[in-house]
Amino acid sequence: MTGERRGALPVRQIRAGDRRALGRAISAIENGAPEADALLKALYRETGRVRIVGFTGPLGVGKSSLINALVAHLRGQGRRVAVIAVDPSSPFSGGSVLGDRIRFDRPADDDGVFFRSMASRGAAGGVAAATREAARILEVAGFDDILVETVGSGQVDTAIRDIATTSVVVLVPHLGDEVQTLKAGLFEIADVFCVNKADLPGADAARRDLVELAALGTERGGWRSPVVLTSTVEPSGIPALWEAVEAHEAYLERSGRRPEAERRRLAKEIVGRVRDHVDAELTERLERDPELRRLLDQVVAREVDPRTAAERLHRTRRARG
Ligand SMILES: Nc1nc2c(ncn2[C@@H]2O[C@H](COP(=O)(O)OP(=O)(O)OP(=O)(O)O)[C@@H](O)[C@H]2O)c(=O)[nH]1
Ligand SMILES: [Mg+2]
Repeated sequence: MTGERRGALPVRQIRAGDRRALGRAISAIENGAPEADALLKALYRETGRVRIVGFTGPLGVGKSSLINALVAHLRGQGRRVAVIAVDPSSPFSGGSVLGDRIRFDRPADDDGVFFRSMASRGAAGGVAAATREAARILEVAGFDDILVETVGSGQVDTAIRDIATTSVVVLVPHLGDEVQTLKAGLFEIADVFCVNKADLPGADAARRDLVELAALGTERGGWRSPVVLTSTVEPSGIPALWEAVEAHEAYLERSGRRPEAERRRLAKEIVGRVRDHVDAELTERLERDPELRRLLDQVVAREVDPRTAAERLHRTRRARG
């Protein structure tokens, strides 16, 4: 394309939904590559209207299977759907530990569907920021709905709140103890509860438990998180699950809560990004700046304690900034 620098990401192809261009743009975000910067800054104003529906829940409850079923349901309605699966990355090995667990059926020739898994390693501002930026790219590319699967080390992943406009917590029958220990946390996170594997015994009891739990949450400004039973093997409950998502999105509109929720997410995104910059800058200075290296030497020699050193570091940073 004329007028574009080598290495720059082609906005026109992204708008046209070109898969290679989308893949490159998301990789650039994932790797913290500089090309992503100009692109995201240029496109930001066009974004913010898309639904981002997050799915979280313990390992193996059927999040990927549900997303698969929802994609088919939404394609049946003619909607264009993008899916982002967020892989947890080990901070020790840097490797994606569950990358091979993602099992999506990819309709090879359907350009109304886009699947992508993202590793959080190296992405500036953390996984939530990277996922939201990828979602912006996909929104500009014309996708109507963005479904995000997150896996938090066997638990319900709270980061979903910083990503999604609607968060679905997926559980299965007989998660008794787990649900008990998660109770308060679950309620904070779930806009919709889904009891998947409802073909297994105990689904009704699980539903009753969760309805009771949801009823405790009247302070949640007029929204009571519904509990939907689904099965991806029978299958059943998939349209009802999507209706619950749409009901929550409609509630956000009607109650005027959407801007407030978006504001909270954006504030976190900005703070996360600044934290990254500060972190990188200070870590480097501690290594290179002779004065700060002396300070670190003193801490190592037990002449200065880490709290005092942190205060000094913070002060010198403010003085310079
Ligand atoms: N009985 C039953 N099994 C299901 C259902 N949905 C999914 N499964 C099975 O549960 C297993 C896990 O399904 P996934 O969709 O990979 O679950 P997940 O939550 O995405 O798993 P992770 O991403 O690894 O946490 C698979 O063997 C599925 O076939 C269901 O509705 N009923
Ligand atoms: Mg999965």
